[in-house]
Amino acid sequence: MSSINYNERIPNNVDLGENRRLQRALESWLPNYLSWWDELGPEGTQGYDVLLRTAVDVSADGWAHFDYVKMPEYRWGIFLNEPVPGRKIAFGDHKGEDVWQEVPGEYRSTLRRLIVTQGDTEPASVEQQRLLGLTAPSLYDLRNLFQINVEEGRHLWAMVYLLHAHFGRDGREEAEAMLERHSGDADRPRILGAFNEPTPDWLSMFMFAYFTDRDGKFQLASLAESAFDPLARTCQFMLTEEAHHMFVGESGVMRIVKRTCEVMDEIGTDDPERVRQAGAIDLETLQRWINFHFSVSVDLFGQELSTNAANYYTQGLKGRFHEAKIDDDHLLVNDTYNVFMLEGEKIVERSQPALTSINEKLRQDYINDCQRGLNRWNKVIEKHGYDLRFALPHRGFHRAIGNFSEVKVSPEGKVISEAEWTKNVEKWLPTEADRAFVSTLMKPCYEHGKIAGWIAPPARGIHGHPFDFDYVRFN
Ligand code: BYC
Repeated sequence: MSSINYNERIPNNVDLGENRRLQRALESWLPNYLSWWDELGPEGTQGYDVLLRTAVDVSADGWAHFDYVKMPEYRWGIFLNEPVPGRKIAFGDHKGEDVWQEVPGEYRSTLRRLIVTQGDTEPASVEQQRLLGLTAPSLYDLRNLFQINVEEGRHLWAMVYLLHAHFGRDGREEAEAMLERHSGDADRPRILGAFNEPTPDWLSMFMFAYFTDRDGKFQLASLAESAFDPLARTCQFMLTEEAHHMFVGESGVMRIVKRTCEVMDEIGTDDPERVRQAGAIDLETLQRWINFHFSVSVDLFGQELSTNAANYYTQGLKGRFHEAKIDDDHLLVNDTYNVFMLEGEKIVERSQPALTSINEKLRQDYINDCQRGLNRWNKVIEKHGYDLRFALPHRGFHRAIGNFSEVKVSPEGKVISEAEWTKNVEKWLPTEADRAFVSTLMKPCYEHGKIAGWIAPPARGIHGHPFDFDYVRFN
């Protein structure tokens, strides 16, 4: 493993220069990637100078370098965490054996499918966010958007590297197809549901970064346990970058809540209509956005009972979140797990085989993690003396995948009739009118130190700079 070489066309720490065939294959994918970025990446950014972090090392201290980068000249590279000498497989049938540096023939198509599914989400999110640069609430936010976009682009590179390096012709074809499916495309949509939903406004952006990027955290952490060592090491490094994306989401929503509370203090009421008239987003609307983004993200964990998930685990391809910290035999053959199921009109918890419940266990870990942000947002509301508290809807609410996809479930977790759903849905999910209102707030605010009226400035800037720093220079 060498350090990152920035003199090469594709910066990397995988000794790409010593594998001419692979290097040529990736170099021939590069122009296709750039034309995709040009067409479906952030709109109208040609020539912007953006203060961006670029990965320059994979060690824990000092892995990133901050400087102005002229879009789209970001150096997308291939970085894997250092191998852990003597690393052993931690779970499943191969537990205790050496990890694999090459893909075992019998797991080839399953691993390819996992890598393709992961990879497909990365360009999808860039496509979903491509117009947001036209309406950012501040230069600070604009910079964070571009940071996320370039890093999602790099995460695509991470998966494309694995496909090219380990899956031959099939891998090369899959890499091409990553640029041919598009978010929301009627004929060739992205693979997973949430990645075909539009991200039309900055409220959706922050909610997406909080809830959907967090699915990324949990899925990447599970793949970071993989017996296929290059996949594990790639995902470990991606997680380092991912943390900032979730920070953008959590702090973004927090700043909106803060601003809403300030406005309610100023006007002396929490009446949603009055709050809107005063140019802020009422708390009830924020709850509807939480309901939407949480429920579409919860779908991303797949079915509650999944033989796919059991096989991934048994075969050593995908583990559980923080596998090594879990105190059990890491085989799970005789274990059970409580799963929420539908029995008639009731949602009940039933003991199920732990192996087929792997998706549900990961979903539970995710839900626990999501709750933390809500607790922090609720503290802001409490501090300002208002009664409303945000709550995560029940996991059965508004589901398109799994046990609850055929029924209607209220946010409290009650199975309800179609009629009751229709009567209440406007209280629970964003309406056309909500979206129209939020879109009226989406005006760019690109003066130094200024910020749109519906969101508070951040507590601190990026990389030690103040909020009123020149994060983006327009040319
Ligand atoms: N939409 O047995 P099941 C990120 C399909 S986000 C559409 O439950 P499994 C990021 C499923 O594919 C992280 N289809 O499935 C975030 C399967 O189809 P096939 C992305 C769905 O395999 C923000 C069938 O239903 N990474 O990184 O146990 C910005 C049977 O289902 C959905 C990964 O997802 C859905 N929501 O679990 C940027 C990791 N859910 O094969 C980036 C890799 C299920 O029968 N993927 N299906 O045709 C996986 O581990 C698994 O594919 C899933 C599904 C967990 C997604």
